[in-house]
Amino acid sequence: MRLCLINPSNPLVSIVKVKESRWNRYRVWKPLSLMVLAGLTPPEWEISIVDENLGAPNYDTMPRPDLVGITAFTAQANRAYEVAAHFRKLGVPVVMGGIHATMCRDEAMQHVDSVVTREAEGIWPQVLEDARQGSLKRWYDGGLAEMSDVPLARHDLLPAGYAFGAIQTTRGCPLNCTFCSVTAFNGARYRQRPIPDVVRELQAVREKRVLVVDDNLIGTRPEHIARAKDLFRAIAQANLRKQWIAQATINFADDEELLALAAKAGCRGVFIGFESPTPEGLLEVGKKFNLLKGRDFRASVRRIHRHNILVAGSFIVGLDSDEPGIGKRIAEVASQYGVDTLNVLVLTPLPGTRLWDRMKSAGRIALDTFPEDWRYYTLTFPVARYKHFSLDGIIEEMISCDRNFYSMSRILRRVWSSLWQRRKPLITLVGNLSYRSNLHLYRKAYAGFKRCCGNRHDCVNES
Ligand code: B12
Ligand code: SF4
Repeated sequence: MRLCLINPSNPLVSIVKVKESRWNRYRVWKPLSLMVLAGLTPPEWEISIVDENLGAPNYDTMPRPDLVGITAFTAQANRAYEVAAHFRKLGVPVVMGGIHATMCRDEAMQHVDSVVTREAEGIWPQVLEDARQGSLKRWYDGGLAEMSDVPLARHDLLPAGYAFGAIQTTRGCPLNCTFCSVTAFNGARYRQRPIPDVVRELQAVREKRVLVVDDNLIGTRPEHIARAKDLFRAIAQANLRKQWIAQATINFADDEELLALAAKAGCRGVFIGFESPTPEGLLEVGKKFNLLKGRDFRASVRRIHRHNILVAGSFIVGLDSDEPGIGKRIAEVASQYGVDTLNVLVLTPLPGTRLWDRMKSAGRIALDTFPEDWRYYTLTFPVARYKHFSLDGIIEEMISCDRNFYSMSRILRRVWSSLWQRRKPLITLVGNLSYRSNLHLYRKAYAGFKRCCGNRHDCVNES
């Protein structure tokens, strides 16, 4: 039996677009979901994984699979349905799973033979058995997995060519920020994989550099942090010489021992969601950790830097509490905090989030011809109606933010400060130039977006 697992192309980046920006090579990440599915698949299945971001293959010339499994984030949904249509025309059954199929199950069911919602560990062997017997059900729900049931992902099935390997050590997040799908999808309970499994899997990762995909590597409670320390100790002790980057909340900076152990285990960069420069904005998104009174973000970033760990900061533009000028303000605040790179995203109602419910009931979702419009749900396009911004207004804020933060003078200042603090000036320089070089691509993309969707986009309340 042949199983073909497919990651549809990502509208934002792919190796194919490397001609548009050579930095894309560093932005194509492994589809870990499919590697985990492969790890759950019994040996009688011959498995291939296709990552369309490495180049879409000619499906007609591939050996005919007996079953196709497709994963998709929302932004990939259209391409997922195109691929599904191709195989269904050939009579090959198609199963779809992942975040989009879970949040938009009824829609996905119109395009594929079977949908698997939530996590696959508890149900995938059953799906395969039913497929073998030709009796696939229309819908399976995997629920939330026990972390000891997460298998070793099949790192051997993807070709070389990725800049980073990938691994997961925890799932779930109790914080339930309004714009984020993680609590709705992976649950509020913070679940941690057994440490020996993580170390064993890290050994199997071929790449020297690794993305730890956890949404919040260290968790929120003292026992989570104690476990994170144990994990870092175990990784350091295994002496794997991996360098890794991860996502965490700002409380990562609050514990010197944690930072020292992370660095010793190979942590080289951390992605932190600051979300908003204003207390009103933080309240609006529900990011509780960032709201703690007396928190000095600049000092927090400095503490992380002292352990030679780079900080990538993320902010959102388009909150109801944002006023015109927010783009420039974010660039200034992020520079004051001292982050090495800045990722600014447009407030986007993703299906399944509290933000989606709120905007939908207020009639504020501007791009709502689905599935076609999902291609714009990349967090880079204004797909909703924003309280204080017209379409041109919000695009201007995004451009102004990047133009300010990635001005040559600011880049040089950051590189100089990195040099001065004996950190990693070269990586800071390369990271910053990579973002800067994408500015003209964003401008082009916004112009195209305005041409095709501009008329569907009024602001809620110009003031
Ligand atoms: C790593 C990651 C990335 C990596 C992508 C790596 C990759 N190639 O997949 C990068 C940094 C590139 C990225 C980019 C983006 N991401 Co992202 N990302 C994640 C993150 C943190 C982890 C995903 C992961 O690898 N999990 C580990 C695997 C094992 O879990 P899993 O994918 O859920 O798979 C399990 C189940 O879903 C299921 N399953 C999955 N697929 C399938 C398929 C079948 C057939 C079956 C049966 C089961 C099944 O089985 C698996 C095992 O249980 C998630 C958060 C999260 N917790 O999911 C956000 C998340 C998926 N990302 C999100 C977003 C919004 C984006 C961006 C749009 C944002 C941006 N502008 O940067 C882009 C879009 C990229 C794109 N492809 O279009 C949202 C997606 C919401 C949505 N509705 O789409 C999430 C949920 C975070 C959030 N804040 O809400 N992301
Ligand atoms: S944004 Fe981060 S902290 Fe907030 S719910 Fe999502 S994963 Fe948790």
